[in-house]
Amino acid sequence: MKNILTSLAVAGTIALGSVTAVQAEGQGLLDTIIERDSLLCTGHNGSYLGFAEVDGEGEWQGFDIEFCKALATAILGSPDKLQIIPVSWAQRFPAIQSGDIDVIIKVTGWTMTRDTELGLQYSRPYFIGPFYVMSKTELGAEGIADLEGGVFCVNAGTTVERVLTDYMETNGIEYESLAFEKGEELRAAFYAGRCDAIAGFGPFLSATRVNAENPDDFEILGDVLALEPEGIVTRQGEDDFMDVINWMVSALMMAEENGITQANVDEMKANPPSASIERLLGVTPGVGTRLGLHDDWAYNVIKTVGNYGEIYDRTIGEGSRYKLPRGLNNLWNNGGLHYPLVLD
Ligand SMILES: N[C@@H](CCC(=O)N[C@@H](CS)C(=O)NCC(=O)O)C(=O)O
Repeated sequence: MKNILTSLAVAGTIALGSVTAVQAEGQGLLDTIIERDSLLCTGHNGSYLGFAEVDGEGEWQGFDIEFCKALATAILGSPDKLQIIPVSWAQRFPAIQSGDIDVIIKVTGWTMTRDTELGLQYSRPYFIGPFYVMSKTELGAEGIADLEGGVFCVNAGTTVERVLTDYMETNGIEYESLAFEKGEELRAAFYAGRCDAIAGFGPFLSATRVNAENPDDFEILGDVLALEPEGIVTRQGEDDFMDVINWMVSALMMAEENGITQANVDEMKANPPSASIERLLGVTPGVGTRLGLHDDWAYNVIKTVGNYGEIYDRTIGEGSRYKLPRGLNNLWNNGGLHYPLVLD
């Protein structure tokens, strides 16, 4: 999936105009994507460890990137029909509103302001994560209150700015905040001692710690600033497209719930163990036609990226260098908060 935008990711710029097929008046976004034969999905302005990273070969990898691939496969039959547009946290909303991207898959918190005032439409949560504070072990802090009067580094244009403010106000803790546009700048400032702590998304802080030369130099404090459900986002009113997104997320979870994997999906399709799996894999019609897609879309997605658990393990879980526990991102029958919708 090498294209001009991959190299732009490294430069940290956003490529517009040249790749944007204009959505005709009255045409739904799903039809525009099918006509363009390409999905425009978010990347990051640098590397967002575990979720959207550019590897040594200049290829995008990560949990969010796998969901972009799954969506491109569901709609267009191939993960190669995908263009990753690198945007900063703050750029993701203007980029979706102007039509420069089709979808935001970038651990984007579902908040009321974004959902209503920004004219966005959210999917059901596909990931859930807490915000924490990471500090230097040498400071000996046992909780956030021990960092009273300290400097906290945060990323501009993210929910963490508000979450930190709310937490500190509620708990009467004085602090100073320093905001950065890019994750690399934030990390550099922290390592250089410009801030006493980073307030951030738990999985990102864990990945940053794992990535550090000496992880024991850093400690993630136990206090939870807030818990945030992350959704996939498009423009308000793109209902057909949002149906596809929601059923794509559900199909990945349903596959995991039923033990359908990238390796055994062909076998499952040849000998479906239940009527609902017949429906999911398009053996009996409906799963595609009702969404304006082919009936084998879910089969193609599982064959391409695997089920939800396989994506998690490969990018941020046990099979990755980050080894983040599934925790709340387990399915309901494993103590987590995720569940598939009913495929009748
Ligand atoms: N869920 C957040 C985005 C995630 C987030 O806040 N990430 C920041 C918090 S520190 C981060 O990890 N930044 C590091 C980076 O961009 O590399 C939102 O929707 O605004």
